[in-house]
Amino acid sequence: MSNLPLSADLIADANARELFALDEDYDALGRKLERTGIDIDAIKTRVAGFSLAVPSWGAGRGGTRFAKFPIAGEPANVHEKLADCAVINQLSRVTPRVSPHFPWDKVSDYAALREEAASMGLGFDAVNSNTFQDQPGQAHSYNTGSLSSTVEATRQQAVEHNIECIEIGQQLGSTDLTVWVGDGTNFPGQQDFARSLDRYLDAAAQVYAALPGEWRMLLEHKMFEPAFYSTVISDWGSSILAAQQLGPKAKCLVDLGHHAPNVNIEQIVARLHRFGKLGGFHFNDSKYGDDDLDSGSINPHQLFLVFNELVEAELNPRANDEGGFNPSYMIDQSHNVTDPIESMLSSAEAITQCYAKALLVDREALHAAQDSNDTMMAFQALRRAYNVDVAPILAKARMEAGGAIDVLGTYRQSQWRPRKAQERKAVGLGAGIV
Ligand SMILES: [Mn+2]
Repeated sequence: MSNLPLSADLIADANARELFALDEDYDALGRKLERTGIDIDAIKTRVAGFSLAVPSWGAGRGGTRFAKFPIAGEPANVHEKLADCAVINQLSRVTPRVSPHFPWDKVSDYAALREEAASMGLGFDAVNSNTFQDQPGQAHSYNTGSLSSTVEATRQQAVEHNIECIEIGQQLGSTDLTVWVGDGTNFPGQQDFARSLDRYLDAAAQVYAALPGEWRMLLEHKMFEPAFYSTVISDWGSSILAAQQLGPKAKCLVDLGHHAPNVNIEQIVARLHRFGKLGGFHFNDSKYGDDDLDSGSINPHQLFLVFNELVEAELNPRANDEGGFNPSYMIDQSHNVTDPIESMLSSAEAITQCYAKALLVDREALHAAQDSNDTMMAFQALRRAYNVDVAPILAKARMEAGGAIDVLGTYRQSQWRPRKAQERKAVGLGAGIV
């Protein structure tokens, strides 16, 4: 049974007003691309095949260490979050999966939750475990860390929670477990770097051993926060070493905000792929640190360069990349000053645009320039693609899939948030990074 949140007529009516201009823009771009030997319809088909997941927690307003400012009509539970995610997918047609977080999204009947999501056109992506905060009634505190805690019972509790997440994920149709731990230190000498990593690897191996056949374990590194002196899985180096030790089903997940300032993330992407360990992405943007700002809002060129590596990787799969090159793409942002639906609509568009631009790169010209050391022409091969306004390609692909040409305009016309403000219970005040 279909239970889509917005009326198809609303989208069709909005599209009817935009269609003439879109056709003009699409045809003009098609003629421009044709002059360089690119078939716009072929690019549109690739774009139509692209998808990414949205995080269930991203549907609510985020916050900072200082405060959170809720908005009226914000989702208060997993069912309302799913409805908001369904709005995003219905308009954008590029976010058909939701990545849940446990225990935040716990329910008593996961088969029913899966059906509920499916009725709104959604499936489930990677399940995320949470061992970075204590829950009411929890036996052992994570104040000493989780998978790397010095307390054996705490490590065991963290292992069991991850295994429970896998079991929930199986019921939801997921095949990935994303593991990020907040473990680390705030003081030199607080813990021994080697022994804490040993404890992490030992506990992570117990989680790894519980992975069902097709499942992957995605290790998310983060350089700092909440620990500010050291973290156990601090960078892509620690991450790939851990993934290599755990086994072929362990891969690295790159969150764009989890690196030292000015790090060349696109090169990290290429390195991880070279060794068959690129498992997934958390897309966001940042100015200073792990800011969790909207994807492409600060540095869209970096996002393009990351996708340039991803398209290279697609064309150049590695033998040890079991099951082919299939990274899990997900938005991971904190929406502190915007309607989260609008932020995710805008971000999904920014991410897909970078993918489309990367598809436009003349790879033959790029590789020839690289091989002949023609630096300027190699750079120009990227620059030419980056400078193309690909918006008409995305809009056309979206419209043909039943989505909206103007996603934000149509969302505002739907009055979704004002309507939900009448129906939903208010969420509480509070602080908290998500
Ligand atoms: Mn992340």
